[in-house]
Amino acid sequence: MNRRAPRMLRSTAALLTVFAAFPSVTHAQSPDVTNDQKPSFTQGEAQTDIIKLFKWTGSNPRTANVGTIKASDGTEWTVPAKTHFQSAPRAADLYNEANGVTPDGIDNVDLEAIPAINAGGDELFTGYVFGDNYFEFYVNGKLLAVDPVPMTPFNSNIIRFKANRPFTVGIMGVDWEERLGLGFEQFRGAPFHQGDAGLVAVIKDAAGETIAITDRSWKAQTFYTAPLKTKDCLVLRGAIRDSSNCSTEDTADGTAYFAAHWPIPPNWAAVDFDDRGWPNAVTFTNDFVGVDNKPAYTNFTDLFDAPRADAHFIWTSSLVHDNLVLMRTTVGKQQDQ
Ligand SMILES: [Ca+2]
Ligand SMILES: [Ca+2]
Ligand SMILES: [Ca+2]
Ligand SMILES: [Ca+2]
Repeated sequence: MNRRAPRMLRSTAALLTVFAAFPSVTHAQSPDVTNDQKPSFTQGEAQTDIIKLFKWTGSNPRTANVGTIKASDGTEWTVPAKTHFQSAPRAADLYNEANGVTPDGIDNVDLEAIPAINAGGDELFTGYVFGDNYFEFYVNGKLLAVDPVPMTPFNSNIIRFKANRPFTVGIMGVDWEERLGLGFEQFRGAPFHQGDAGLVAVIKDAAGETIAITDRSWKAQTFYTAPLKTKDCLVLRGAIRDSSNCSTEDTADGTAYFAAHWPIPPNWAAVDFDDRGWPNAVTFTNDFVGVDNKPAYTNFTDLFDAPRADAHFIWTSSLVHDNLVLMRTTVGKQQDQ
């Protein structure tokens, strides 16, 4: 996002996190890091298989590309993420300048006109998602819809679906990038700016009751972390992939920076996927994320900031470095009802 929060605030927060969480870390990897959690490192910008997914020429113009890059261990990675953008149904627009859908509030949205997607059940639910920058939305392991805009303009979406309680929601979030494989974008003339992320979701039932919001009870894990000025700034402890020691500053030339990649478990969105080892999601305030100039969000604060069901921006511990984040929750568990 546009980093409207003062950088000093961010830096202070980052320092506090570092000192509170890692007072005595002196090496990058603890002995309990297992092989499958060791990242595969790439260095520099992806140069191969570059495909243009989307181009936006309005305000805040960006081109969203994907590409591939080879790691030092020989594995090949698609960056910023392997998506279903070209093959899956696009989520209905809540607010999307690229499609000319710009209601000034939820009262001007015709929900009944949006078809309900079959997620294997009878009860009707409506999900609302604002993601910086891209998301794919799963219920019980089935991909229901994808974000129609990978990078800009900032948009928001509606997913209506039929399921039975309880159901498991999986969201893949991608903080898009322009320097593929590096996590950098252009920003106010800076060629190597570190972009940041964040995602908010609300799910309501057919009566309009909010039954789920993004909060710290969700699980969230990163699978692509960049840019890393050095490989050693990334601290791994069990399932914790912590980049709070890594610089978040812009640079004049980031082409030699590194990226860490982990393989995505094929069944990560399934009901029975064991996410107990994943960290809980970290929440961020609207101010910290810098959402105040995004009508795709601010026109719908009665949805996203409802006093008694205030959805939080969630992500991993690093809103800046973690660019491909899988998030999960189960809605309507017995103890919640
Ligand atoms: Ca988007
Ligand atoms: Ca980023
Ligand atoms: Ca972003
Ligand atoms: Ca909120």
